[in-house]
Amino acid sequence: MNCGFVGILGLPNVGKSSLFNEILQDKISIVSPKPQTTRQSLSGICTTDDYQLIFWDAPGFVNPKKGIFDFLAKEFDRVIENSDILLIVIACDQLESLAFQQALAKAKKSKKPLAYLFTKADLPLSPYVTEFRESLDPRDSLVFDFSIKGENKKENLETILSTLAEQLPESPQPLYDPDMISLDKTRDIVAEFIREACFELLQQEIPFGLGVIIKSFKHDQHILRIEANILVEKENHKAIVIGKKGSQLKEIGKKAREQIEKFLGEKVFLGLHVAYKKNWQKDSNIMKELGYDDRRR
Ligand SMILES: Nc1nc2c(ncn2[C@@H]2O[C@H](COP(=O)(O)OP(=O)(O)OP(=O)(O)O)[C@@H](O)[C@H]2O)c(=O)[nH]1
Ligand SMILES: [Mg+2]
Repeated sequence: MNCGFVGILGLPNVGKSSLFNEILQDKISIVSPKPQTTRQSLSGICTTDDYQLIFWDAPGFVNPKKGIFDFLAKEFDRVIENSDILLIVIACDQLESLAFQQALAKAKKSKKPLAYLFTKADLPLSPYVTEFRESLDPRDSLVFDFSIKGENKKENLETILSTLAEQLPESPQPLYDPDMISLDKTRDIVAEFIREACFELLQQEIPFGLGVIIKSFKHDQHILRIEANILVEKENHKAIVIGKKGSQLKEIGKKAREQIEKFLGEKVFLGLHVAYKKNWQKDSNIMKELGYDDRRR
């Protein structure tokens, strides 16, 4: 069988996590209409009789700045480094941007094989994407089209995956147990579901300043008990996240719990607490606790 790592790269909000979830037929990565949703690159394993592909869902490319942006930029580099093939995702309605050129230059510099996937194929092509696509030489680049709304989505994905697998080395056996779906810790994935519920239910800039720390994760008789802290970076955000008589936090908890139960296939008690931590994105200890540091893998 053919085995290896595939890095999913591109600008924020182009549909990388949506593609990743479709490939894995399981919701692992969080998706939202807002850019910079993905922070830690998550892994997903796809095993068949013929191949085992391990996908990295990277954060959208951003130029390094302080705090969380520096972490996002490093995660992008780490995905390039840890992949055997790079899948560059371009949304069909994407406009010309310096950031995309920079992201592409980084991918090319690695000298790893590249494949291009044009997603949101249900939307009209922008002039930039038309031009970019024409500039690709079909003889030396793999080019795919994809849309989460496509009718023949499943067959299309099967072709994409088997074509990618052909580029990867042969292995006498899979690299990981075929039953594994991710290399990430369950609690990291659970924290992402809580963050996703916040993205869905909170307005404007609030979700961008949030972090989720899992404080406890243990089985207690017939239920999995999870306690988590939601960190906010501004004092007045605390009351917004909690809502009138705790109504907003209750909604967040309900939505997150449903996703977690669906993912884990078991009953969950989810206790959420909101804590104000001024400028947590500049505090290296908190960043570490959230997993936003360079320790991973
Ligand atoms: N029309 C259309 N929308 C899509 C498609 N794929 C994803 N989207 C939408 O695009 C938005 C962004 O999707 P994500 O999957 O979160 O994008 P991402 O590239 O992972 O974003 P970051 O994590 O912020 O870098 C969401 O609102 C998706 O529902 C598609 O094929 N067609
Ligand atoms: Mg994403």
